[in-house]
Parts: sequence; structure tokens; C-alpha cells
Amino acid sequence: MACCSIELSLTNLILLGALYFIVKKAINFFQRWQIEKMLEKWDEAPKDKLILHTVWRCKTLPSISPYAMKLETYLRMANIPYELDTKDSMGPKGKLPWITYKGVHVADSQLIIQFLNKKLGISLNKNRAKEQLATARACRIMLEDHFMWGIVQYRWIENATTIGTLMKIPSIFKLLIPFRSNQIKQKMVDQGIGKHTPTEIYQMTEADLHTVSDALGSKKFFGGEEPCEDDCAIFGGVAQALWGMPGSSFERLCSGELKNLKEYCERMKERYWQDWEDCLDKS
Ligand SMILES: N[C@@H](CCC(=O)N[C@@H](CS)C(=O)NCC(=O)O)C(=O)O
Repeated sequence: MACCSIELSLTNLILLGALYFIVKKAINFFQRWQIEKMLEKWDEAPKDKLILHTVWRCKTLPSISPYAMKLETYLRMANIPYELDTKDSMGPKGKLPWITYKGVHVADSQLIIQFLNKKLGISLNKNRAKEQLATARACRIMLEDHFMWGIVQYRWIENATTIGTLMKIPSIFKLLIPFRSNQIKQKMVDQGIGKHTPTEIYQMTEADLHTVSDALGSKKFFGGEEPCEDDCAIFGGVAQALWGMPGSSFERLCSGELKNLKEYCERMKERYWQDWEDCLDKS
């Protein structure tokens, strides 16, 4: 009898495993099909326009995404006209931002910049000192791949329920926030950063802002007197600290001790975002 019940639970286990596998495959298949359908739709977009697919406008800065803020700033630096689409914000790689340009879809802010540089012969790094470009690149990567975990911790783990104060979120998405927050928590553990305490995560990521501030020093931009290409990404990241996380230690740092970062952001805003107020969600 005991042996039989073990057999039964083993069979159940195998069945459950198989069911899980099938459901997972079906979901993957459905997601891929959805993406293909969406891309087919955008294949038909007018060829003379660059479409920037991104998240909805935010109340305190144009985009809550450092990568979208970066890309939009780059488009302005390079004088490339664009149109926003916020309906299909997630692209072929399941992330935002992405673009559609002359029938081609490109995902990942850095790959998009490289694609447009090549396609349109743009070089925002011309005549910049190599040392400055190297520092700018290191700061960009630190902000994009390390500091961003501080943003995620603050926004999605500790203040997930207040994300609606930054951006108008449809009710259906609001219901999904706790689920999303848990998913992100798991991602952070998988990446490694999530194994640290919140205090440790904040210490590590505040140190990034100190480094960026030291690297900028008294320069106007990371490119020197004029911005270089990576200024768009550095601005995209620091702008989140300054305007995208009200009440955070990041905001306090940029407005106080690291005030060269605030001045830097104001300079970039003044130069490329004259229409800043019009780009905020005022609803
Ligand atoms: N390396 C990518 C990162 C883009 C990224 O992580 N975007 C976030 C929004 S800020 C996203 O789409 N996250 C959704 C997810 O990871 O599921 C880039 O530079 O575009």
C-alpha cells in the first residue's frame, strides 16, 4: 500500500512536471507570436519617420526609464526627429526602449545608438579627448549596469506601491505591481545584488554617484566643454536620481553634497530639453 502511494505521488509529480513544461512552452510560443504580430504591424510604419517605442511620460521627468531618457537625449543631441509610441513599449527583446526606422526594428539603447551612428554618419565624439571618452564610457556602464539596481531597489522593491505617483498607470497594471515587484526581487537575487541587504545595496549604488561626481569634477560635460555621446546615458541615469526618485537618498545626494551632478543635469536639460515641461505627464 505504502509502495503504491509512493508510485502514485511519483506519477503525479511526473505529470505535474510535464504540465509545467507544456504550459511554459505554450506561454513562450504565445509571447513570440505576439511579438512577431506586433513587429509585422510596425513594418508598415512610414519609412521617413523614426519611431521611439517607450514607456508613458512621467510626472517629474520625461521618462522613468534611464535607457529611454538616454536614447531620447541622444536623438536630440544628434538632431534626429522622432515620434513616440507608448502602446507597444516592449520590443523584440522584451525590453524598452526600441525603435522602428525605415522598416528596421532595433532594440537596446546602446545598439540603437550604434545603428543610427552608422546609418546616418553621426559622431558625437569627434575631437574629444580619449581619456575623457574612456571615463565617460566607464561611468555610463557603471550607471547602466550597477547603479540601476539602486533605482530598482528604491522604486520596485521598497516603494512599488507609490510608483503611480510618478506615472499614470492603468488600473489593470496597478493590480500587477506586487507580482512584478516579486519577479524583480527574484531577478535581483539571480543577478547577485539581491543577496545584499537594502542598506548595502544603497551604500554600493550611492558610491556610484560619488564616483560619477568625482569623474565630472568641474567639467561642464563628460566630453569637456561640449557633451560627448555617453553624456546622454550619464544624464539619463543621474536624472533618475535627481528627479525620478523623490525622497530618496539619491535625490538628497545630488541636490546636496554632489551638487555638480545637479548642475550638470540642469545644463543638459537646458541644452536638449527646452520643452521639458511639455514632456511631463500633467494629468
Ligand atoms: N540594455 C538595455 C536595458 C533596457 C532595460 O532594462 N529596460 C527596462 C526598463 S528601464 C525594461 O524594459 N525592463 C523590463 C524587464 O527587464 O523585464 C538598454 O540599454 O536598452
